[in-house]
Amino acid sequence: MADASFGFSTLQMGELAIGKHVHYILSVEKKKDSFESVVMDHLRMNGAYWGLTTLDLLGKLDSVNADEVLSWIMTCQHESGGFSGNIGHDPHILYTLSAVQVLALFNKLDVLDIDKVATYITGLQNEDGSFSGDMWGEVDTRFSYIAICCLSILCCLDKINVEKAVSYILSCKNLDGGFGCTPGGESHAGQIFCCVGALAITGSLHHVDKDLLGWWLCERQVKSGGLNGRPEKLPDVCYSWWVLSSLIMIDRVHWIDKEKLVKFILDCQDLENGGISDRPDDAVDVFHTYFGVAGLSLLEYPGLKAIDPAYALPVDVVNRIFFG
Ligand code: GRG
Ligand code: ZN
Repeated sequence: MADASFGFSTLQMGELAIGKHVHYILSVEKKKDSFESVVMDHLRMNGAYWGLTTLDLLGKLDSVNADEVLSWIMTCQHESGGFSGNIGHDPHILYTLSAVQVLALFNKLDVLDIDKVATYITGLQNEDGSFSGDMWGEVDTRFSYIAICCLSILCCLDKINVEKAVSYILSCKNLDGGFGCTPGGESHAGQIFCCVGALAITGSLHHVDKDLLGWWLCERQVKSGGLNGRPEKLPDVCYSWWVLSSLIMIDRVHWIDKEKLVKFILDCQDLENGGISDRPDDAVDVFHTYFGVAGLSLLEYPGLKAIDPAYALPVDVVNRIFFG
């Protein structure tokens, strides 16, 4: 049946191999000695978020044992309140957001000592409003987004100086309309997602020149239909998330060719063993499988749950957090 919103027929275009991708995600977790599992060991908390959110978007979150996941997550929490990428590693704000997001997926935020997590994040805000990623001090707009997203999910945004956080993000805005990782840093689609997401969550999108930024973002679409992260770079499935979510948040998603982007993402599937890669015929991984499926969800591909472009969680999960 033709999809009413874009007029494409999934039969003409090839289809999303849902069953294969579910099998791929579940198998990465089981094969502890595989290349992917070994390279992911130190950031397993991020991997859990990518894999489990993919399963939820595909309607298959119930195929994992929630209690096992929850007890592993809680073993990764430190005295400071922050979470690490795996057991015995150091805590970092990157893994803290993933831990909170996974607990939200399972409707288990109540196992958290919310004040403790919020205190960890609040302690990472600097005098100029920016955020460090951990006790070692690296500053990046990624960490501003993470702090704001995480505290918003925990209903604790009032514990930081939001005004200063927003003004630091705005100090990373460039003349081309995009955002970088620190003031003066080159515009990059990943950082743009972080800055636009943080501004969306704090109700500050009026600071963005939507036409200027929308133009920069829609210029990321290349001939194959895929999106790149900066001018002159190769397209990559993960930018289907970073670019598209940003375009949706500023209301300019109609400026790209959605049908061609759907085709690019579907062309990156491993139809034999499941999983999605960065570009056609490359090796698949959980990161690109997640952002491919999440991108298709933003494109309203049939059979997928809707995902929220600012919180990067299924819309039903976000609604449950804020409206019960
Ligand atoms: C909850 C979705 C979500 C994210 C959490 C960690 C984070 C917040 C955001 C990361 C944003 C970011 C910087 C993404 C870009 C990742 C990426 C593909 C980097 C590669 O950059 P280059 O310059 O590659 O090495 P290109 O594509 O430019 O060749
Ligand atoms: Zn990528």
